[in-house]
Amino acid sequence: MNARRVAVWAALSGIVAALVVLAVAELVALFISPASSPLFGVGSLVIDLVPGWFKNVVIALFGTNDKLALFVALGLLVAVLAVIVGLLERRRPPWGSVLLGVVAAVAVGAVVTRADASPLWAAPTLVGAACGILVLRSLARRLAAYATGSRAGTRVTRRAFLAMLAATAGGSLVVGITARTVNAANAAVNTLREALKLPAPAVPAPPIPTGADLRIDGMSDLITANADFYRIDTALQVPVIDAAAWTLKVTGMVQREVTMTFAELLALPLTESVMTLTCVSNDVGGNLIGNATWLGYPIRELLKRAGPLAGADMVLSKSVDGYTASTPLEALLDEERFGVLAVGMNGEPLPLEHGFPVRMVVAGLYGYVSATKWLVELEVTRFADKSAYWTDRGWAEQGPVKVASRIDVPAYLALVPEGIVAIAGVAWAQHDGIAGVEVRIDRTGWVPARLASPISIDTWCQWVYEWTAVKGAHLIEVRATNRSGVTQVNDRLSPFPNGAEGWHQITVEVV
Ligand SMILES: Nc1nc2c(c(=O)[nH]1)N[C@H]1C(S)=C(S)[C@@H](COP(=O)(O)O)O[C@H]1N2
Ligand SMILES: [Mo]
Repeated sequence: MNARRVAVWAALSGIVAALVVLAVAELVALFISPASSPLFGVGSLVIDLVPGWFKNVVIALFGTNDKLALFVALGLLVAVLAVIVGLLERRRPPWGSVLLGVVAAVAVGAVVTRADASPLWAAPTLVGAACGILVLRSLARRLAAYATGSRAGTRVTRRAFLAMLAATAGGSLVVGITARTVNAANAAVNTLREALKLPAPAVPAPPIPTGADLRIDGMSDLITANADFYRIDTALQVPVIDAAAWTLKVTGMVQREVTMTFAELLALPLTESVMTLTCVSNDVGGNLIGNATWLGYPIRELLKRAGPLAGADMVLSKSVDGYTASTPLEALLDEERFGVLAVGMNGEPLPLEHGFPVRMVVAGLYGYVSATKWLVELEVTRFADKSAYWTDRGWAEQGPVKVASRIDVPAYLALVPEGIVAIAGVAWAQHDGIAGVEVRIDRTGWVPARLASPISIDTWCQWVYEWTAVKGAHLIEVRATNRSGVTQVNDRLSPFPNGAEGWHQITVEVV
């Protein structure tokens, strides 16, 4: 083959390797964040770096297509670099791979220095670059065989090279364009979410009592930050909903079906309340529990508008991703129970992973029967007629939260110094409230712990016991009693089918 033809194939190999890098990176970014895509990160960095006058020139030239112009320019730059990578890998291996690595490193730098980036955001570019280098080297090897092969062998080596070139190019175009489209949609919804201003609550949450937070080191925060809030759902990919296009329908056994848009929902008088959400799968001592300030519209008001028919006893809530939960109608109509179509979590619009734009939260019920995220429909029906996602898989139809308690400090197997040691943690019995917490050391008698002032019966409550620790290994246990007088028993039930039971216990070594 003549040298010029070989150079063309080498350049094309570089371009295909670049496509692989970008496609794999977009694919990995799907699972991390749209902003972790190198295209997005480098693009945003460039937008930040170019001087104002230049931006004005670009806007004057390209108008509202300025972003498109940027991406075309970036694309051309990538193409030029890719051609150089391909040629270098052919003439001076492994310098093409090295150049590709250097360009990737620069892109990683751009991505991880973005505001609110996490180190994990390096992953899309790194994984992409690794795949790109593998493809580049493999293509270079095949091209070498093709270029130097004997005339007789050429047909075979040529086919091997071209087949790989075409397959990787085609595969990465399909994967890359699909993933890029989804990432761009996600980024757009993120931007809208960030720009969204929630209305002030018509009924604000009462102030948190000063004595609610014992401020003990190592305790879980009284209010769980959104970023730390546990996440449980069946969604492989977080559903991305455009709030402007969102509607909620009330259907089924109602006098009149009701449809509501997001703007209509925000215009209604919203209630705010602090409420602890718990997963039925939370094991004794587990952390599938979080406490947040929720802002939303009472579900009962919407149900009243639709007018449930006699005989209905359940509301089947449906998520955009097909997930369903069955909630007793009675609980939702209860005037005394906090149960809302939540739009706000700790003063922000719901994070995408926690159900943006609208989810349910209902005090006193495990999440699987009450807290549907990405909510789109409420079907008023009967337990006898319909069943929900987890009930179909054997979990209990009714999911009231059981009274429970957890030791946060000292940590399990901690080495603690002799003397006064604070044993502290949280206890919860949502919608009933905690009446008392007791601690037991080495299976001697139960002694009462001191309770912090509870925020409400719907939230967890901190407790502390000042223990005079003496040298040796010790077993510490905790049990709580709710306001109905039910004390936790140590029957050691696993979460299936309606919530774990048993005393949380830890051992510590006093030194
Ligand atoms: N759409 C949808 N909503 C869902 C779920 C789900 O899998 N899909 N899981 C439920 C369960 S089991 C729990 S415990 C809570 C968890 O809410 P969080 O992820 O915001 O903590 O969401 C509930 N809502
Ligand atoms: Mo759950």
